[in-house]
Amino acid sequence: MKNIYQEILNSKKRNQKLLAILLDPDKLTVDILIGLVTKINSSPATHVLVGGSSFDGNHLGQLLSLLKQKTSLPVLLFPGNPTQISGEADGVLFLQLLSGRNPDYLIEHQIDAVPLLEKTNLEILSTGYILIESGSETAVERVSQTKPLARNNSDYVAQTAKAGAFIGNQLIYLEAGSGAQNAVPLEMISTVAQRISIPLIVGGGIRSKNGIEEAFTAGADMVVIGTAFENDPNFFD
Ligand code: 1GP
Repeated sequence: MKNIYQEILNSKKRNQKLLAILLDPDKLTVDILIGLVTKINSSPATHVLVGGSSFDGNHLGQLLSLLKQKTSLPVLLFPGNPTQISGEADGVLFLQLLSGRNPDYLIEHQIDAVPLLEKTNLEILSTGYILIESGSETAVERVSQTKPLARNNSDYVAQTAKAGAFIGNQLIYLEAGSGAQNAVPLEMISTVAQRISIPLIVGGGIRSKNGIEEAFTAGADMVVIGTAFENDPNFFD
């Protein structure tokens, strides 16, 4: 079996940037997915993330097994809650919402997920998830009932990321929220990237190829694109 985390670390060492396409299972049917997979396979994507804030998990297994048949890219769950866990994926971003103070998203959901995870062979990637203000309320904010961290306090965000690394998070994810009005500020990406040595994922509100490049240049190791690809499957053409 592939070691997804090790490969992410190897890419970081070689300064090879990673690009993940995020698929929201709420918005997918098997037919839609079949059409998208061809686009994913011909895109520069290196990973596929599957998850959403509100999905209840009904046809997740079916979607994932189809995805696994049709693409050789690593498929990682990006779960909003434990119902979104399925052994059909390759791994899971095991998220801890470091920016919030809601115990459900700091430890309760993680405990609830254990019996489900123990039944799978998913590779578990401990991920410190940090929500950043983006101009208007996002689904993550609404669902998790937590406040994002201020856009103008990169030092505190970097300190939070470093605490995540000290706790043992293997990855830090700076998130503006899906469809965010404003993406994570470049200066913040750069401040955080300089402070941590674990890989840095950045996503939310990135809508252009230029936006992706700027996030990479600022220090993101992986950029996540959801809405832009959802709205235009030819985005990467
Ligand atoms: C959301 O970071 C991801 O969790 C992707 O955001 O949908 O805005 O690309 P977008």
